Amino acid sequence: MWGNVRGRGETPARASPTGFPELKNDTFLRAAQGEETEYTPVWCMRQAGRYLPEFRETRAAQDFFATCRSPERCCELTLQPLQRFPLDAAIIFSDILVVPQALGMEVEMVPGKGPTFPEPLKEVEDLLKLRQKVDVAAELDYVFKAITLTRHKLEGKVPLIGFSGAPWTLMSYMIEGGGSKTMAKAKAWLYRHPKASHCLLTLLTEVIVDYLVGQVAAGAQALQLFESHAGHLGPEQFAEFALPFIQSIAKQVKSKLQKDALPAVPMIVFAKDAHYALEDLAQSGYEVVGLDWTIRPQEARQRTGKSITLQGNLDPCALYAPKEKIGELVKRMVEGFGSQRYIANLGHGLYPDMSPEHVGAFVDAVHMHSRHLNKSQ
Ligand code: 1CP
Repeated sequence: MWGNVRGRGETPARASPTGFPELKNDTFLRAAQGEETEYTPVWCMRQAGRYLPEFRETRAAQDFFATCRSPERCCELTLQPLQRFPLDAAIIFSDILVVPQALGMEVEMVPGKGPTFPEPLKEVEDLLKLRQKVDVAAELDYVFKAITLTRHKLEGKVPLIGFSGAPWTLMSYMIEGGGSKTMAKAKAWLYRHPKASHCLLTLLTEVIVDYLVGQVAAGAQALQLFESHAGHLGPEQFAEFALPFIQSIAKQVKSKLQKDALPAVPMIVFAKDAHYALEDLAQSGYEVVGLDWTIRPQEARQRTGKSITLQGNLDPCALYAPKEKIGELVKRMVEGFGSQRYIANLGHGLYPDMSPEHVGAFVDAVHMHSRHLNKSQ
């Protein structure tokens, strides 16, 4: 199943793989599309990650981006958490920084330090060093291959989520040259060079649109856009340098999917720490809004209305609590959001020192409490 199939019978404008195994658990897709579900579906950001011993083994002594370029290894890492937990979705193993690489920038993963750009953007003139027309099909073919392979190997167990970083978050890495506490260099561009910033964000938007459409063509059944650095912007900068591009991505992806007779997959926007923009995000063209843990479920519901699905938002650090306590926190969270039009997740990714057993307790608690809540209503 392709989720919500549109344009069936039309000749696809691009050759997409077909003949994927039939989807057995569509709970996540149903919740994302606002349909009724028997229980609340659940997945975890960074579910394929270092907290799993089998992940550390597969990744051991391998360069991170070499791993990203191996469809077989990406497929294996994507499937690992599903072998342990009854998760309702898989997310393709990759990284948001493959997009700056496609634009011609070098990015290395330095052990103990994280992603590093040896030559970040410093001056406005550096923009000219970027590829102005990116052949996404060629540059990011390895991600598309990983998605197609994983879709087959999933055997229809659960849907596969594709993703991209959002323009502002990618821009901030390209200027900072890696992680940063303040984002001062990237924010200086916004204040000093607003026009050049708009040019860069527009270029990124074009690449991201083709990248996301390509992921659906390859077999992705939902898409998540990560605006992980939204919290560094205030309401005004978000309105100028993030929201218009986030909106444009949803609009363009949807229209290209339709034009190419590809499935109309649900789209999720996760803008971390951007509560000030919650109303706008709920109307930005995405079926699902992802939330971090710093907002109450009831408040998020009130501010976003009934026609949107919410995703989130347990504090990842709650997984350090004893298992009974995790159960209590999950119960409160599910009651706060309500069991419908809701996808349970953490408010951000899992950390490497978290216990797989506690991740399992989180997943089980979501299923159990949402079934109870459904019955009692
Ligand atoms: O060697 C390793 O394994 C390093 C850890 C790691 C992992 C497991 C990195 C480095 N990336 C990933 C995979 C990854 N990255 C996924 C896989 C799918 C899954 O979730 O299971 C996804 C969706 C991402 C997306 C990503 N990369 C984001 C957005 C989500 C978020 O965390 O906000 C961001 C910001 C990145 C950049 C990145 N990649 C890796 C690190 C350590 C970072 C953060 C760097 C920083 O800002 O300090």
